[in-house]
Formats: sequence, C-alpha cells, structure tokens
Amino acid sequence: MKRSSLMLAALAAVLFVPAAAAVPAHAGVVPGVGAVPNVQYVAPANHVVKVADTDRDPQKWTWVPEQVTVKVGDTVTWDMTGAQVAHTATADNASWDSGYMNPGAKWTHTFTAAGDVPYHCTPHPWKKGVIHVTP
Ligand SMILES: [Cu+2]
Repeated sequence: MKRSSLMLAALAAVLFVPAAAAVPAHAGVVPGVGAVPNVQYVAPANHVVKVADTDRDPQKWTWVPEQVTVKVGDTVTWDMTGAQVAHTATADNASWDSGYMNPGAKWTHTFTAAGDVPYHCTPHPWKKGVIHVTP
C-alpha cells in the first residue's frame, strides 16, 4: 500500500511538470543559425481606404471605411480607383498629407507611432476618417 502511494506520487510529479519548463512551441535550433528565440514575427500589413464620391450631394461623400485599425509599422493605401474628383488624405495635426490624388491615383503612408490619427480631405473637409494605430 505504501509502495503504490509512492509510485503514484512519482507519477504525479512526472505528469505535473510546470508548463514553463516545457519547450516553447516556437523555439528551436536552426542548423547554421543556432537557437531561435520564441518571438513571433508578424509581417506589416497594408490596409486600403477608398472613397465614395458618386452621390450628387458632396456632403454625403465618405472614406470607405471611415475608420481603420492598424498596428505600428502597418501601411495604409488610399486608393482613388473609381473616384470622380481629386481628394487629399490630410492628417488633422498636419503630420502627413497625401496632396491631391487624382482619380485612379494611390498614396501609401506608414504609421510608426501608436495613437489615433484623425484626418480629412482638404477640398471636402467634412469627409473625415480616423486611423487607429495600436502597439
Ligand atoms: Cu475629398
């Protein structure tokens, strides 16, 4: 009886090894390179914003989508394919400005700092958008 209790205790000790002692799922050794740290690399993503400007009432024109959430290092491309007139994507704080983008033009900006960046269109300032940049 006492012996089987000891065996159970030993078995439990083997089964309940703390998870931290386990080899990380992404860690490994690459021949010629060495140990690879358990860091997951996420490639920067590109996000696309278009414009809806076909309504006869310019007040109804909008960015599509009006809000975009990106990560630091991601890019946003304003794509004027299908637009009827020229627009600008202009940060409200003037930190970046596409300049006039004619129909069919594209302009890409990389976001390097976390935070919300409201922007507008210079000739149509009611056309507002926000880029939410997360760490
Ligand atoms: Cu505009």
